[in-house]
Amino acid sequence: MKPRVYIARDLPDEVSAYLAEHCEVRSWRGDEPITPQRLAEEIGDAEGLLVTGTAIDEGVLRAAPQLKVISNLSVGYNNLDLALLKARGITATHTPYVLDETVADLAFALILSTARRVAELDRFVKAGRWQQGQDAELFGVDVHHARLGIIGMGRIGETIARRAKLGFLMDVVYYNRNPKPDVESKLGIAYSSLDELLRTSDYVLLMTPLTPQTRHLMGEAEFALMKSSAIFINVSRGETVDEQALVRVLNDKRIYGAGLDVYEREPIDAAHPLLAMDNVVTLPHLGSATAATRRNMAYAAARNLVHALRGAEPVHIVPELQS
Ligand code: 8YV
Repeated sequence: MKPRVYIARDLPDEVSAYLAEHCEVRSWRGDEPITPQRLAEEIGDAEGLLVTGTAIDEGVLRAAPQLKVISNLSVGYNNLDLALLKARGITATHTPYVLDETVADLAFALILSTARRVAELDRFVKAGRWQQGQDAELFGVDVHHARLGIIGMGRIGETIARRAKLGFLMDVVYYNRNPKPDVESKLGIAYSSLDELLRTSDYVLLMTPLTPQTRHLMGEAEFALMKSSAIFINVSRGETVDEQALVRVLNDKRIYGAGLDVYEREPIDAAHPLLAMDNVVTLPHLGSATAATRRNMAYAAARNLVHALRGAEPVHIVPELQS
């Protein structure tokens, strides 16, 4: 008997075919991401669930008495209530490794666009305002040889640090819950306290998972420590930042600019003040979104689901649930 699974998001055809071979599949067909309420209505007797981003809360779990495995198609898993999963003995997996280099690419896209005002100048050229685009007021700031402060030194933080050192000759410091001396010596980067990192960095880049400890990690007090010439980049989770505080420091020109892929509420409201600021470059949460990487993530999530339901290896179980 094939295990029953519910697929709560769209997948490439080849990945759907792989799942259909190994599982009895039901899928969400809506155009919008599935809400927890709809998921609770849909999930029924599924033993496995493949999902991205949707909060797996008490309501969903109550509606899913047979559920044994949740495969999160993402590296972040802040949508999961780990305590509830533990209590129910449900396994959860995620998709680390496959997206590291792709997210690092996007981090640099944001660093460069914000520093050299790429998006803003693109709009000038396309509007036939070439000469205004030459205004010295719009000259950017250097990336090469500048100091990059990375908050969160996991796999992706490390990938970004390596690129920064090798590709842009940057001086890299990092802050992490646990210092990582092996990474320091491997990459030639230095551990710093959070305050010191904020005070001295030309670029402050947030690359930390969202947990109760990192929620609003960047608030008024933290932004106040940044140099007025510094740039803030977020490619992790929006809720790690107090967005109201970010709006205030940007409005008051207390920092140079920000490059953002993630927001406290997604999709961000079209009337949000951040979207009206020339010194802010915005993307719609696309860190891992190249065709190749999204396909690899989908495959990884599908394999995790099938293998975990069979009790087979290898499976990327989220660290907190590993025994
Ligand atoms: C999203 C991400 O999950 O992996 C993560 O944690 O933030 C992204 O890759 C992506 O939106 C998946 O569709």
